[in-house]
Amino acid sequence: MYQALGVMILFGPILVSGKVTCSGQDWLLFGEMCYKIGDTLNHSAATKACSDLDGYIIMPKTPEEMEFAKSLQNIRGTIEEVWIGLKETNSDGIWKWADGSLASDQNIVQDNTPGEDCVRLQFASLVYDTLCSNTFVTICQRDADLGKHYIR
Ligand SMILES: *[C@@H]1O[C@H](CO)[C@@H](O)[C@H](O)[C@H]1NC(C)=O
Ligand SMILES: [Ca+2]
Repeated sequence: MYQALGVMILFGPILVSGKVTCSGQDWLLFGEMCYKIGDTLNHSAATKACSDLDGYIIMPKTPEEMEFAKSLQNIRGTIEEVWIGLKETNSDGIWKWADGSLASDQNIVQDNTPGEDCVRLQFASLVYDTLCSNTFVTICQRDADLGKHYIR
């Protein structure tokens, strides 16, 4: 058994971490995520636009990521309302991120109006529900290239 373990340690893959980067044009790096500011679209078009980039509508799951999302509202010099990748299904009051995971803080969205199942950061940077057919600036996110590779 010890022998088998030793063989694993000696010959197993070794993880090497390199530089964290965003490949492709106009992606902004924050933490281990890449972000790209896109067009003003309705929610389903925004979801598709981000999916076409192998990503999701911005999902600020930590306070730091939320502050970063808010800072992006002003990136073009005027404050804009932007989609947040959060949604409830048929006004059921259960908020899920665009990647399908449950929001750990179910009170993250303010003013839960029936029929308004999508979410945007409004001008004062509050997180409000809104009609999914409305159009807002779309920010997509995807995982950064962590520069991890294995050597054998
Ligand atoms: C969203 O926008 C797309 C593209 O402009 C349009 O085809 C679609 O009907 C819109 N959907 C809603 C729910 O407004
Ligand atoms: Ca609602």
